[in-house]
Amino acid sequence: MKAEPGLPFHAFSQSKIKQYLTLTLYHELKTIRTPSGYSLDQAIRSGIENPDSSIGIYAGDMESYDCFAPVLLPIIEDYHHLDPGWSHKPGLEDAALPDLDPEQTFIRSSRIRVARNLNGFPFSGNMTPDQRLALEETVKHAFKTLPEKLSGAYISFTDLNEKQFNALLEKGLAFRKGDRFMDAAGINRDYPLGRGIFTSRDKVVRVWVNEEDHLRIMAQSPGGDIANVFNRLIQMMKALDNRLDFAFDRKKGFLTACPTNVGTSMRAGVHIHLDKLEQKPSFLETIATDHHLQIRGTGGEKTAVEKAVFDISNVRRLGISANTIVKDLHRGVQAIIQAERNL
Ligand code: CIR
Repeated sequence: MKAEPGLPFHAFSQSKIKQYLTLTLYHELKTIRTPSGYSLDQAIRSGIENPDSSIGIYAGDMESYDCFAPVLLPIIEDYHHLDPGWSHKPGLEDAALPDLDPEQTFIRSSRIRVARNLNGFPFSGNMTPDQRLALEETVKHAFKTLPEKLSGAYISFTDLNEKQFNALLEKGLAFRKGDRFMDAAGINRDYPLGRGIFTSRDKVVRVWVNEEDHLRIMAQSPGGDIANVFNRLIQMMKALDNRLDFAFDRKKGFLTACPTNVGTSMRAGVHIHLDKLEQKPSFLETIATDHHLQIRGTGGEKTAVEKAVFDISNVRRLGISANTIVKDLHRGVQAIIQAERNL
């Protein structure tokens, strides 16, 4: 479908918002305000300012998904390649999968993250400073009541001086302001106010507070024991789910600021060194695509591959369960390691 003239999308923009937001639909939706006062103009600001956006729309609260459904649903269905009758699939059972690389020849680290947002607060792009602080307090309280085996420390970025903050950054423990896509969506507003990180005592589990989503819960460890990383993550997810009220929809799953993350909101991946496959990019791409995996640069989204270290992670997040995502990743990375050995 071709965008009708009249909407300020750049001529070369290939974003899904340009593809799906017809002028007629724009006029139909432009006067709607969500309960937290979010508008379609705010939702598409990032896509207009960044013509290289892949989708170009953010939700400002959980109600955005209903209020702007005529444009958001087709984008979600297209981005997530959903079949008719699609629905979020629950499922968080402990995984039992062998270590992918016990000698640690190829896999540098395994990492899984999920996004969570809290019912009753607007999403990051539409929060006031007070709401960010109130959310941080709510989450800090939940961290304090975690059982002993999950406990750790929360650090608020505004409590740190520059030297302390830089030391955290170097250890990969702090997060900076988001990219220009998030910036245009209002997600970076008032940074670093209300932002911080929880770290478990053994540093395997971390939670970012008030980044793109209210919470980014992640687990990471060196090597290829993806099942262990998954099991650690789901313990924390379940503990926080018992203490906080997450924004959730039976059909769409967990609701997130970026519609590319709805559903399980899970990205499970490895950092893997592939000397030989680096010389055969289309072969690597084919194996990855066959296993529903995505290859990104060493630093993640929109970065270059350095020293043959690839970031390989799941493409599918909605319509399949978290357990299936981890099994797919395991099988796909096994195939990639086998191909690397055979070259
Ligand atoms: C975009 O539309 O490109 C940005 N808003 C970011 C999308 C997020 N991630 C992605 O495509 N995997």
